[in-house]
Amino acid sequence: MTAFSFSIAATDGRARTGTIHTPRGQIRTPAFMPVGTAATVKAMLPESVRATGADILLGNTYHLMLRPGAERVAKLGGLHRFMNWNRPILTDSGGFQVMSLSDLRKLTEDGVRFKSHVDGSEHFLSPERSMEIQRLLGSDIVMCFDECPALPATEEQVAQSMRMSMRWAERSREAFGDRPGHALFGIQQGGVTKELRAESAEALRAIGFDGYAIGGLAVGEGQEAMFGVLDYAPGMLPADRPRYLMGVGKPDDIVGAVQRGVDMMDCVLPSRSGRTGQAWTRRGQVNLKNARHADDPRPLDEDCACPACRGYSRAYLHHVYRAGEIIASMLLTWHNLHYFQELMDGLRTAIAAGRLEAFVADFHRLRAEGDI
Ligand code: PRF
Ligand code: ZN
Repeated sequence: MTAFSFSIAATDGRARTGTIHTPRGQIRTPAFMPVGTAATVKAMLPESVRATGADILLGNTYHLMLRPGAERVAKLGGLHRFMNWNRPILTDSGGFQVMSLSDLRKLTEDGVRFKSHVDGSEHFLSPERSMEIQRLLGSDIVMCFDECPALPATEEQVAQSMRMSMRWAERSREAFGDRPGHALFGIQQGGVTKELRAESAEALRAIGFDGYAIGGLAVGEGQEAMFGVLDYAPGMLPADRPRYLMGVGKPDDIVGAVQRGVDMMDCVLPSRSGRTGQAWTRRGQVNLKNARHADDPRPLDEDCACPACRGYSRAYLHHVYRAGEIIASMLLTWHNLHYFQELMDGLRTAIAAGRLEAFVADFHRLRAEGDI
């Protein structure tokens, strides 16, 4: 079986472009991973997600363990077969979602006991159980079980939480074992404190992982504070391994993160906002709810090659959104995912050509011009 590996083809400043090789296919980096929380990228067929340019999807331990259950997915042949996506899947480990979604959490050194947000049933997650669930799902890239402290938190709370996450990272590594072709990523924590980020990176490097995530950002600290951390955090992680910024972000967050050396990202934004009538374009955001689109025969974006922009007017998108028609979610999700993947392609091409700075200047200029 082909082992998991990462090769960097070119760098431009701190930015890198390359390829992650996995037995289920290649991942071009910088990569954006659409979120397929409940074994579906909502409103999209897997072949449509692929057509937007996605090389890899993100799945969630938390949601899938509650419904339909990891053991059931395993019996049905694993998550790839279950959801009909045979390319790489990265799964998040559950801790972050437990803290944001579940009821009545009880966190100890051992793990976290919680009640399901679906039916109130009781469950337990630990590093060991999270590794087991991600193995049952058949995940290609497994994430360590960590804790992302909720803001506001004192520096002392962030430090204690990070140190527990590092002990959990060691337990995750031990429980994951040796699984050729599958990767385990560590997750750096430490909030916005450089010393804590350094301590966390050192702990992860000592354990040794196939890739390294930057967790604990995009939790309400703001872009300036996030970029402040990204000015040093990627450089603390091994240069020859993929770096994954978890849960980011808006297009300008993505561009800033890539400039600072991030290789992978995921976010619900393009899919979730598509379902609320929001479209992302090179010239900024368009809200199709708005009555100003009711008589507009123009496509959402003249230069976009996606099915929503090739076949439909703004007037139609406005109408189906207002009428609550399912096709509104389908078309806007498709357009948004297409736009995000096109942005990644532009970034990769620019890095390879050594003209990232000019690409980023154009990106910001078009958005400032607006005119949508
Ligand atoms: N840890 C995990 N998943 C995450 C995060 C984290 O810190 C974040 C923070 N933005 C998003 N998803 N395991
Ligand atoms: Zn489009």
